Amino acid sequence: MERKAVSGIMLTLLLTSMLTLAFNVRTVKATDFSPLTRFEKILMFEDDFENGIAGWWNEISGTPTLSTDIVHSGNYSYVTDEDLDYLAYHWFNTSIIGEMEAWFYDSMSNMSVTSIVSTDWDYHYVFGALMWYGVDYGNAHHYYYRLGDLWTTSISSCLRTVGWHRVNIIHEPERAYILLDGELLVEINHTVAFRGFTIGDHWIYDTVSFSHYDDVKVWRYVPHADVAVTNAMPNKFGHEKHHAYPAWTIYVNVTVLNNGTAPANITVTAYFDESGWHEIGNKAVTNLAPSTNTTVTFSWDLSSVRYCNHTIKANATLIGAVDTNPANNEDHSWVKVKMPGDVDNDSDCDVDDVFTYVSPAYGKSLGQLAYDQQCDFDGDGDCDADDIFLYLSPNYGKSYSC
Ligand SMILES: [Ca+2]
Ligand SMILES: [Ca+2]
Ligand SMILES: [Ca+2]
Ligand SMILES: [Ca+2]
Repeated sequence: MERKAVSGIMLTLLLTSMLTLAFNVRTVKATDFSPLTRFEKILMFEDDFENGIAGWWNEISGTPTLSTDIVHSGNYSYVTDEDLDYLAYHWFNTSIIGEMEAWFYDSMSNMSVTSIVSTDWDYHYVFGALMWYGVDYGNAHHYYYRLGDLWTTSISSCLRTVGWHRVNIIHEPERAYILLDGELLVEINHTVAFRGFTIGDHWIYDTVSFSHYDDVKVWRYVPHADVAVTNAMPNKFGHEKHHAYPAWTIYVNVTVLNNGTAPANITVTAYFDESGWHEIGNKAVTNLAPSTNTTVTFSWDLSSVRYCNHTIKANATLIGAVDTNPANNEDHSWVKVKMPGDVDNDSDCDVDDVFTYVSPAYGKSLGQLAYDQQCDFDGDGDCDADDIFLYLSPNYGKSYSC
């Protein structure tokens, strides 16, 4: 902000401070704040002031001074010991998606000075947290935020307190927010200017704020690609099923989630373990929207699968993008293939299986209360003569081990 412009703004602000905000702005409690998970943070800039004023350029006002009196880290901080004393960094031609973090020290000794942490300083586009704002505004006991030509007080819980405080200014697509010590100061539901960053005193009042700043960091957010398998479930007749027979064809439902920021094309593959992995099937999922999931179903004929436990594995592979979190690309489940006739799962077909389980279920079919799927050895939805004579009888008196 230039000298002339700054004076102009202040007048405008005085006149407009009584008006209702026209922007789509809301202040919300910290519990409503959802952290960014769909982006990767790439550190673009940092200055802890231990090596002078490092990396700032093209907008330095006053003679930058380091302080050893009040520091957040190391031995030095930056102190605004003149009027119109600030550091700024023009960086981006257009607004980026990113985050700025800065620590400031509030001594609360002087309530009539002004200082800011913000991501832009063209006065129409400023988006930042005002550390103190006593000159023109009656209430100097809260932290304020400023958006463009307007500024306003924070939510009441953001009262000024003596000590070091952390400001995080975050810009996502169509959304921006400022956190103060991790608490939401403001959320803006539209794009803001994030073309650089600044700390310090941009206002001419012949007052000196003696505000201390330390540990400034700026990150750029980059979209990330991440698909995940969130569930793998063997089932039959629409219900989860882990105990099955060789004559059955069961289904394996695999749920995949697009946890990234762009639509995803995914190959989903399911396997079972039998002395090594064997493919059950693979399917393509195309154009799955970010933050949505879908379930892919594989049909699995168990006729050539050996008795006993088999681990099932389902995995998702991104097509045409690199998955930034491969750890969540797989999920597991299991199926035990039993010998037909071994209803009670104790590794034999004996009198218990027949009298305790098959007898009450005999003649019953899917939908009837007494129907027991474990007595439906051929898996056709009933327990009838076929199940008994074709499947149970040949195994009666036999046992097997797992
Ligand atoms: Ca430091
Ligand atoms: Ca992943
Ligand atoms: Ca048995
Ligand atoms: Ca049957």
